[in-house]
Amino acid sequence: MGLEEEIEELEREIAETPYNKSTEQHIGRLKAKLAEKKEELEKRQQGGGGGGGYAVEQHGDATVALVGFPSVGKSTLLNALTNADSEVGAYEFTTLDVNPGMLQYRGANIQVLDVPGLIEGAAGGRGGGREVLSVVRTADLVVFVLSPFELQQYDRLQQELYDNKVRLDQEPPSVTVSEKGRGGIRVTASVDLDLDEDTVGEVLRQHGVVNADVTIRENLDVDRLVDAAMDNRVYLPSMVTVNKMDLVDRGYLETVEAGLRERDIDPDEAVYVSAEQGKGLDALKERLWHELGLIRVYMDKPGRGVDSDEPLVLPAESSVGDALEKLGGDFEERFRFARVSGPSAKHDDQQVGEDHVLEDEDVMRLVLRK
Ligand SMILES: Nc1nc2c(ncn2[C@@H]2O[C@H](COP(=O)(O)OP(=O)(O)OP(=O)(O)O)[C@@H](O)[C@H]2O)c(=O)[nH]1
Ligand SMILES: [Mg+2]
Repeated sequence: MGLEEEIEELEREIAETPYNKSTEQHIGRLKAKLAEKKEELEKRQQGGGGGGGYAVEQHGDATVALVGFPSVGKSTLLNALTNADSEVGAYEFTTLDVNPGMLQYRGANIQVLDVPGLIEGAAGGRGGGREVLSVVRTADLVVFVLSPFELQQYDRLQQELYDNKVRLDQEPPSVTVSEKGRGGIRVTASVDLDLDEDTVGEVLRQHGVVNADVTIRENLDVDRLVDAAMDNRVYLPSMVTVNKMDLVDRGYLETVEAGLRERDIDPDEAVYVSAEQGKGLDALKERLWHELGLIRVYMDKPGRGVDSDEPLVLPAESSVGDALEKLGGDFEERFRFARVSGPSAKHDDQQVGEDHVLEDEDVMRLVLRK
């Protein structure tokens, strides 16, 4: 039996087996096996195919991927948001490559990627979608661009991303596996588990783990358990923007909102824009900023004062140490302490060390060794 048939066989068996306590272990084993087989198939395909030419370089402070079907207006939106000049066409598949643009907002450089039409089966390697999806995996935020007339595309986009090991709007599973030389698999759970400990063992063994201490801190299901055992899942936040709102009249707006609700998207959480008419873009930029959770730190430079034009932009919860790393050079080596004023400081010019956690709009002065 070929790998493809094995995968189909496993998928069929999973679909046909009713899930209950007595079948849980069996299903766990099947799902874990399926994940491994898919991995194997992917490796084999990559080996033969020359590999992805979609290595978009990481630039800027954060990266946003615009994901949507052909002709929903991704390129138009990219051009409206950024300094990119992406080709726009009134026909499908204008964008054959991933187009990057840079959005400057609040002193941050946000790289926006226009990801060409994800088509059905992309995650299965058809239509060159695999490389495109691999670009999405490197982003910090996924923005679904939807047409108000084709909201159902969202379902397929989500499925494609899931199949490509992208997990949206969820934290990584709270599971740690420390492998050991012997002793089998020992499970410690800090919460009540619906899953059987034997299922945990079964899934891990399918992934080649034989001896390990496993600590579980959430009541997870089989799928998340498999995710926890695989180290190639990426966990990203996502949001929805609905484009071409210039074509939507008041009456139809209710249909759009109902369509969003049907897909568990809160209509108040979606951002409505017209890329072509440049409407709603400020709200969209604001949301991108918010979703990315970036913070600005204004550096107080000796002899030059506070640089309020070009803040140091960092992920939320960044420490002084993270700031030093981003600044590069020899700042880390020469660091003695910092003086911080603003939201994170107890008082102005508070003296802090590398572990101090910064907040948006802090002002920081570094005191360095000569
Ligand atoms: N009415 C209206 N038309 C729009 C809007 N945004 C884009 N369009 C039109 O929709 C068509 C497709 O736009 P593109 O930006 O090329 O779409 P795309 O998503 O990049 O498509 P692909 O590159 O094929 O994946 C073009 O004719 C645009 O002019 C909008 O806000 N309103
Ligand atoms: Mg395009």
